[in-house]
Amino acid sequence: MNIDKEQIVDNNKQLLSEHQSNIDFLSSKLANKGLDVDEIICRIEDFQVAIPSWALGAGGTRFGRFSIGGEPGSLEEKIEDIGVIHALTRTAGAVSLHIPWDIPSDINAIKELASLHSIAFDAVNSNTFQDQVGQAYSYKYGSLCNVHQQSRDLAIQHNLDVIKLGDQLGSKALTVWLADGASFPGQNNFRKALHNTQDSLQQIYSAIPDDWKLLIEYKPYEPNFYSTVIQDWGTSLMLAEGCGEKAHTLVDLGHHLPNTNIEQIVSTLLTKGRLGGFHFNDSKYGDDDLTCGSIKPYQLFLIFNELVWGMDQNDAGNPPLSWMIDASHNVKDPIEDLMQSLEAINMAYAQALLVDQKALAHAQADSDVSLCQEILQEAYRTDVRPLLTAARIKAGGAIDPIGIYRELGVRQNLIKQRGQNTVATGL
Ligand code: RM4
Ligand code: MN
Ligand code: MN
Repeated sequence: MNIDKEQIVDNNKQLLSEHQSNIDFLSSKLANKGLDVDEIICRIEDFQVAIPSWALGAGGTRFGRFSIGGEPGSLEEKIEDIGVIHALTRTAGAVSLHIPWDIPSDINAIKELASLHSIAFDAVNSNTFQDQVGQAYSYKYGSLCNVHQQSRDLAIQHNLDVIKLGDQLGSKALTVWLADGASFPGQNNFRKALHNTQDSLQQIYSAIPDDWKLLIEYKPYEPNFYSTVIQDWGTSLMLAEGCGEKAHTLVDLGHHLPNTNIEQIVSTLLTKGRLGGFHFNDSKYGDDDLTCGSIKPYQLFLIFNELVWGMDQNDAGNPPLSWMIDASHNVKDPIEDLMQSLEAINMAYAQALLVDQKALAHAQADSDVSLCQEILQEAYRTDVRPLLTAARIKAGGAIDPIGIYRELGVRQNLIKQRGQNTVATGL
């Protein structure tokens, strides 16, 4: 379903005067603090987050899956759904494909469709955590780490195929997430598994084009429950360094044990120039894939505070990051959920842009701990939503994306077009 620009403009009219008074109030408050409001709005407008091709359908758990109706049945329909999100929010100008869930049948046609919606192709994701029908050698006991060379070779070849496909689409990064590990003590020889993984990654790395990044995810557990080969950022960094300068660590917010200090990991990786990308979601227990900012918004702000400061300094020459939402939608309409995540991400980013870094550096130098906290919380406690709205209006988006999505009955229309029981590829 295409959303007409006129429909957005019309809907915005009813909300414009309230927005105007909100932004006037905030702008004068920020200007008094010496902040350049227009520049902040431009930076928010420029910030684009990719939507993964598997996020437009209902997510499932091992206990079941409940359809939401009108789910996209093809890659084309997925791109149309991202088109809706981008038209309303103007912050989701990219798609991240998961291969083989979403292999385009006609590369040129899919590129055309994506550009019609102003959507670029961000990182491509390989999948060696599931066997495909008729696969000659299994990944049941691991892919890049497997004790059998045939399974490793298959997984390496799959990654090379994904790079080739991504290259044709204009992607500039390959994301590798491995389920490899062991569910029981003694199942794997740790050193051999790590050695095989490094060796396989090096072979994949040798096919990474010069202007690409290889992004290596880590995760402490699941689907294996005793050990994961790339269990943490340190292992990922070590493997990335073992590949070469185009290899980087990717931080997925859900891939940490409870209470891990993720903002410190971000800072350390930026110090090394090895932070390659981000998968946004939120969690209370593990890899819960919940809506961004729904559980720990302050953590998200602290992470963005490190990102903004780190990327502004960038003394280690860290490349621009790949941003993606990596969430699951078990009970909510995925389009609404993704728009909520985008809003939360942008809020944390905007709040981080407000942090008085000079004052913070002085307070740190004076060991004035209370003042340090005051400075951070002053930014965090600012209601930055008018800045986000201003950025959306400037880019042609909606003042109230979810409101207009409901008013236009987008989901009902999708159900009419696609049916109640369509199932999207993905988890
Ligand atoms: C994993 C990981 C990957 C994602 C898969 C579907 O836990 O987060 O990034 O591609 O899930
Ligand atoms: Mn991820
Ligand atoms: Mn995950």
